[in-house]
Amino acid sequence: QPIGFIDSGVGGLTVVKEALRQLPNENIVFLGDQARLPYGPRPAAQVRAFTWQMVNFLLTKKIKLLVIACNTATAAALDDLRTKLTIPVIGVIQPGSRAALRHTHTGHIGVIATEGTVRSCAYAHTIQAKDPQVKVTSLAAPKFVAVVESNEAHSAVAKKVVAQTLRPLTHTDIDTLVMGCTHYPLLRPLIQNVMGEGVTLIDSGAETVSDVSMLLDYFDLANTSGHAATRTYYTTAGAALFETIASEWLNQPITAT
Ligand code: DGN
Repeated sequence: QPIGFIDSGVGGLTVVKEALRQLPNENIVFLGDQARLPYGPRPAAQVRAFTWQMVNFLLTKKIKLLVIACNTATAAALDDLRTKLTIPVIGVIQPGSRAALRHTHTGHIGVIATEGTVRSCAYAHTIQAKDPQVKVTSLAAPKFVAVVESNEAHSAVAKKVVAQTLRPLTHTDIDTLVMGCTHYPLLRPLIQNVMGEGVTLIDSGAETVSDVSMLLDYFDLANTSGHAATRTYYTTAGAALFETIASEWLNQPITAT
């Protein structure tokens, strides 16, 4: 049985990339809802409805565990999914928050995310529930998703958008910045360049997949069949652009349906 991954687009592949590295024996089925992207500006109730549609599709693929590889959908739908599904469900916000708390020395954490995630205050709540002393400054970076989805992450436009968007954060004492949208790690070098080497960037993918690994052990769900692992990629939009971005990001030829 596969592990299911969902996102509004190619961003979730930053989590899949970690899964391929940390859990090479696991079957993976990924669904990106590119036809309805971006999720960031949509009301939470709509994001929740779209998320359920994706989940219901993956349930027909008999997934044994669900990873919501999208911060916006995690903020809007994690609790609801956990209540109603019988399989384990993992979001990206708790793992990302934990990693940020581990890295900060100044006690001031920055979060960049979509408007929906920022509006939900999910990071601030999660981080401060663990440590009320820590200050959290959140900034919406809605333009980043379009840059990534149009395969322009390496362009001059991307550089300009990242520099302009992050300017309000550059003169703060933030020492840890959560990339609170799974699309953002594709812009990592540009983000690091603007923030400077003194700021640790948190990619919740790695942390999330460590949680997945733990849950597989805990529920005795790990794939021990000995068969070569299968990976299936679905998108709700045209496959061509998805395949181009995915193949480059995952360093292997990817075909999508
Ligand atoms: N990748 C999604 C996230 O992590 O929030 C959101 C992208 C979008 O649809 N705006």
